Amino acid sequence: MRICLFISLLFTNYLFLFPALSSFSEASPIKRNGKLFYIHQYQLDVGFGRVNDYLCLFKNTEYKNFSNLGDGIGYEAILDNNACQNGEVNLPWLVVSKQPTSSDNLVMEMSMPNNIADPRIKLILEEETSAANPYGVLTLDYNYVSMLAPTLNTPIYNATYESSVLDNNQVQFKATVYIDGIILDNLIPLGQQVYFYGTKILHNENSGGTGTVTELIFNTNEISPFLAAGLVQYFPNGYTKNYPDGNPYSISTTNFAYNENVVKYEITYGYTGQKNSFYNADTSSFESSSSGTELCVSRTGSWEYVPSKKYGVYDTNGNRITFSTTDPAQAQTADYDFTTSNVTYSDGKVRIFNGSWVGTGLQCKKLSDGSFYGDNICPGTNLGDVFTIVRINGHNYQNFPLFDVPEGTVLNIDQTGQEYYVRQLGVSKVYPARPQGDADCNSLTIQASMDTPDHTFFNYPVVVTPRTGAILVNKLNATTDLFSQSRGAYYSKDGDEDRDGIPNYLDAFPLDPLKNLDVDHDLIEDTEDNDTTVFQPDWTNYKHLEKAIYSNYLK
Ligand SMILES: [Ca+2]
Ligand SMILES: [Ca+2]
Ligand SMILES: [Ca+2]
Repeated sequence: MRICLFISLLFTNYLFLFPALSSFSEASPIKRNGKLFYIHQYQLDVGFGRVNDYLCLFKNTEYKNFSNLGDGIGYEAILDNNACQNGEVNLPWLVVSKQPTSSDNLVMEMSMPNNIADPRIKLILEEETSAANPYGVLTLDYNYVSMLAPTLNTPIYNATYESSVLDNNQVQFKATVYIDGIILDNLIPLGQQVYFYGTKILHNENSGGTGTVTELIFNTNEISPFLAAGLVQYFPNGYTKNYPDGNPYSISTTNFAYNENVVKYEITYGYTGQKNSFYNADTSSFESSSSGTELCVSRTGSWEYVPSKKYGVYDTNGNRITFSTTDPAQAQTADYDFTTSNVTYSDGKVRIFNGSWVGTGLQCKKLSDGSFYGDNICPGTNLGDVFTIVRINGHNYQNFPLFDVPEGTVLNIDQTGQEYYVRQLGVSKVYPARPQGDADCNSLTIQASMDTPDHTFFNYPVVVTPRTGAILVNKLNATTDLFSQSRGAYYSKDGDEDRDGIPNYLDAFPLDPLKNLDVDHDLIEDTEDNDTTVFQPDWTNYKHLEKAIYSNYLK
């Protein structure tokens, strides 16, 4: 009995060995890998644009109270980035907002200097968004570069959105988006995989619209012949790789039509012109005729899941684990208490493949609400297939992870005895699929492909890191536990908390009467700072204006 007790105690203690998240430094990977949101129907997300999310950020800066502070003077605002579907690094945004009179354009610039990646956003708002015109009349640019050596200044993300009202009262929305693969899978080396999207939408005021999104994926490495042979969107062989003028390894064009309730869309793949196919479980056959391949989703009521490769797995030092395998037989395992009759999770173990990938079994789920179909993967699919849409009785189904491992779960690894801490770094929203024959969907007609803007559409505005003072806006409350800076108070603009004669909005050290200036935002007063150089991103070598984007493909 004593021995049993001893082992039991030891094991019990061991379960609680993992350090509390609050004990890790702000610079630790376990904290600095911020949560991102993805959209399951991602072609549509890129098409409609993250512009909504950025407008949400701008709105939450309380810019009306702090516009026109002074020539080039900014203010600091801690925003709830997650609430706007942005990444979870809650450092202060530095905001410069200018609107001399209410009839002038609102011009806002935001930047967030830090030592991992440098985001800068510029908005020129001519006409606010409205129910009649949800796109407004605006130009919005988002530029994001790496701050980590040896990739300093390498683009990670780059987007330009422009909306305008045409002569016929139609609203035209155009967008280009450049995404480095590291955003989608942060174990892919920066620069290896590049996604480019060009979008054009024509919106009829007070009703709906139609649009086209072109997706080009470039990869500096050879793609496996297995992938190229198995999926029609992939280049058959010998692609020339590089963005923007090489031939991409994958191409698709998504055409869509929408009203206020639903979006209907169809994807045309690659070099063959083949439409997105689905497996019809009622007839046991794959169908890819153009009439049957249209998909349709509700614009509201989304449900969420965590894709198996969108976790962060950390060791007790707070570092991402380096263990990596793609072989289920070699994966590290840990017991996980989850009751199910699902046959792909029969041994009660979660599988750790690498620092992002946590396997929890697969389950056929209904795309409208995430409900289960049976206790296995979808009929007609193979284990591992999370792409094929399966149609059963007019409803669409797909394989999803059986369950999500909650944020903060500590796993005890069977093979090594180590403890791992799991974070949910990517949460996907699924827009509910409408069934075949849905009346709202039937009322819409998808138009032929429109020409979409290419990479020369990017604006690359120069957004300068401004001088700021104390934090004037804080949208996070004291219970937010991820980043301690988020728990800070905020200060009244014209007050002088430390009575040093410098008003709070100009006082970078609002509680220290001996300090007030920090132009490089490194928290060192500039009179004591050896280097007050402010980083400025340089896009010169990344514009590629002398090159055409690859265009020899079927739309
Ligand atoms: Ca002061
Ligand atoms: Ca001060
Ligand atoms: Ca400084």
